[in-house]
Amino acid sequence: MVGRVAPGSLGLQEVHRFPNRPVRTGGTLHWDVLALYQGVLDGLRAAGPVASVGIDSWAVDYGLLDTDGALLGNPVHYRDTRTEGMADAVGEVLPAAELYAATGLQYLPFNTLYQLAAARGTAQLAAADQLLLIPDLLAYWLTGERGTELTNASTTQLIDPRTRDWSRTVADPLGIDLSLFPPLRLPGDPGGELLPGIRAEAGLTGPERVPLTVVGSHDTASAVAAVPAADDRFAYIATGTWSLAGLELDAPVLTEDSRRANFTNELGVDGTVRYLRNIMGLWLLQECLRTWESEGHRPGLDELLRQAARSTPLRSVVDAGDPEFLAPDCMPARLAAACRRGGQPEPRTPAEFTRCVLDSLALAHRQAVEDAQRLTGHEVDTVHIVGGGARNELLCQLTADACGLPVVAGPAEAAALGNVLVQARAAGALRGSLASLRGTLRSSLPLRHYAPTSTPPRSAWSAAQARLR
Ligand code: LRH
Repeated sequence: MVGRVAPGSLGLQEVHRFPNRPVRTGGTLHWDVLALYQGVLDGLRAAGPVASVGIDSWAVDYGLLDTDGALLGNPVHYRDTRTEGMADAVGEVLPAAELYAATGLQYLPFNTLYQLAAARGTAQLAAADQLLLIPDLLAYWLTGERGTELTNASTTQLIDPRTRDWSRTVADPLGIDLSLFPPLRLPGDPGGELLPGIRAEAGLTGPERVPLTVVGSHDTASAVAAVPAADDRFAYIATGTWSLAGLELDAPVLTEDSRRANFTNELGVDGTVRYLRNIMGLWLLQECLRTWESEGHRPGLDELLRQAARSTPLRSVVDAGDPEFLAPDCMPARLAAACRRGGQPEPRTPAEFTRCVLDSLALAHRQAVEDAQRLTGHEVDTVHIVGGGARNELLCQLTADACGLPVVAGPAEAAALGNVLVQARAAGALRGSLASLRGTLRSSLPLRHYAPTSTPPRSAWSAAQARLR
């Protein structure tokens, strides 16, 4: 994505898009990180001369380097099953309540901490000299410089959100060597410059240096930076493969109630805290589409959404936060089984499955927005939906209906925009606080507004929520 920035205006252009296909070898699900890196180089070539480069990606996953700086094996995908049972193993050393008090991170089976527990005793970890999170790994290959960007580091479950630094309270008893991580870097910091060989490979033949700027390298941190909010009375939902729903705070909430509600305190751009809950997101639908395609029929998404809009509302809902939906494959059968277990009718057609997924997501959005307000005392009067799901009109309307609040949808490319905003400010092209960067977004981008309706009525959403409990 190429951003073009001037005071008060911001534009984004997609110049290259490449697939991210996980590969299973020897029973383990991996990322094809070299293919991703090649995609980055192709993207740089398509972009042409730029003033700065910034990288963000999904969180928690990492590559290990040996003492020569060579990558030790392909990074393992967070949806791999290697972390099964790791929460219990870690819990024997550090009980869940202590872990939460120290890190404020919600329980997700794939937090880097549990991945490192799973990797314990492997030859690869024993041989590792350094650990680089995915965006930091790509940045290292481009610049030769190594660092650990803070917003993404906060998803490892090894950071104390009060000090915004590594937590020895967690690392030491678990035998995790924090020297594996290169020094922390903050969004806006300089991150080196593209190596001459890389410039040549990317077809950037001019003499100009191309700096890499550290951004909120966790995609969700960049996406939240690009929430076009006008004041602080807002909740956000960054929807795409995941729905990340919550609030922006200036201090973490580490209470026991917060832990039980499984809210996380990830770190954001400019000293903020992303107080949110992970919800499975459009992954549920993406995986249904993949299954139907493998069975030889792929209904068009637009038609499917039109049919879903006409399907019976709230006929069957599932808990869209349940880790049982984390792994790939056979999603329609797993959704049907969850409906059956809940004593609800099983969806039969692709349209009914789609409606079940979207109703379930809207319900989970509502629950997260309600819980976040209750747990923090921070009230909201608007819900912002950013990320790819902002294009899904039915999901936006259902979320407005379920929450009983107006929804502002867009931008869909929030992560890329948040990334560009931080680079632009570091380069001096924009100035000011997060609030003023957001003002630039509001004046530059079209946003859609959804008012809550009462079909189905609020009571039907409450009844569906009660059914799930
Ligand atoms: C979204 C995301 C999310 C993480 C998950 C691993 O892309 O970064 O914030 O929890 O991927």
